Amino acid sequence: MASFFSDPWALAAVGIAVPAVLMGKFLVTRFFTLPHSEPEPSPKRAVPGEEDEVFVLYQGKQSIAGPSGSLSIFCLKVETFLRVAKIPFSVKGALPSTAPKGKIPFAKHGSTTTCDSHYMLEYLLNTFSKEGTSREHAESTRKGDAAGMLGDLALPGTMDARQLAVAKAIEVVIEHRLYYNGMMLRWGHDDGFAKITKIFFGAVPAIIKPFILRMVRRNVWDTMRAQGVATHHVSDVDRREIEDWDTVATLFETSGTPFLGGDAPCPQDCTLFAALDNLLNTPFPSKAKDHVIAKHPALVEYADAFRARFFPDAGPVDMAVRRESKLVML
Ligand SMILES: N[C@@H](CCC(=O)N[C@@H](CS)C(=O)NCC(=O)O)C(=O)O
Repeated sequence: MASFFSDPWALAAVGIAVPAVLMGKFLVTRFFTLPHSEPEPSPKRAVPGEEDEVFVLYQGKQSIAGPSGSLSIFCLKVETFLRVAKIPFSVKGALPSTAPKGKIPFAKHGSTTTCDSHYMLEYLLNTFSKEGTSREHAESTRKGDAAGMLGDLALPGTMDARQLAVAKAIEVVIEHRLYYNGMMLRWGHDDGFAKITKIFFGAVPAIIKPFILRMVRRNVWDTMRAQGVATHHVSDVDRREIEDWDTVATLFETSGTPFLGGDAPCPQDCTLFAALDNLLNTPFPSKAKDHVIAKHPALVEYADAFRARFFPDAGPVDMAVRRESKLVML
């Protein structure tokens, strides 16, 4: 043994072989192996007897962001739903790396864990309202709720098929197109990323910060590339984002009702509010933000009224943040 440690050739061989094996393992895992997960079906409703447990929402917590303190539209959507539907809840901070499916938000309710804002709302609707046949969720199971309502939320069963389809189509535009444009502004462009760096990585020790920043940004970039948005020039991304907001505004304005749900907000109103508040009240300048402020006052009024009604604790909108867009663009 002593001779092994005193043999420079043996030590050099081990010094090369160990890193080579580790690197080989990393490369095979990263580039040639499918991330092997066989997801379980999402739980559809609370375990009987656990309905009255407090629903715990795990979401991002950032100092500058939005009325709920989360910069994520998906987290804000769920918190908005809980507030509108008057479901008791508490909030805990979380990072995607600690989430069961690698994304926030996720939630725990009694012994049940739910992931993804869509399935969380489905779970909550199933737990607190009765299922119908043609359109689901016609009636609350809670005492004290008005007909067709869950707290202040219009249950989907009160909406006609077209109204519900429009609301769902708006949600798809927001979550699968507009969200990614926002990501480009924050993570893709250097100005936005400088702000993200301060917000998310302020506490990371300086010595490892450049590596962490590079790694996380690259990870997000892969997502944006897979979706497609990161393959386009900024002017093309801006143009499409404006078009998408025009589509949302037309669908909203021609509905002729104060909410997508009619006279009261439906689940998709929570998504629309979250996306608008995130666009208008976070410090990321964009052409789309300017466009919505200038051309779609009805959407701006809707978002501000929604915030004042359901997030009174968040205080008034910071008009300096809202105007920042214009100042920067001049
Ligand atoms: N479809 C999911 C999307 C959630 C999502 O994309 N969350 C982002 C934060 S806004 C996330 O955790 N991203 C981390 C990652 O994808 O690695 C939902 O509706 O909850």
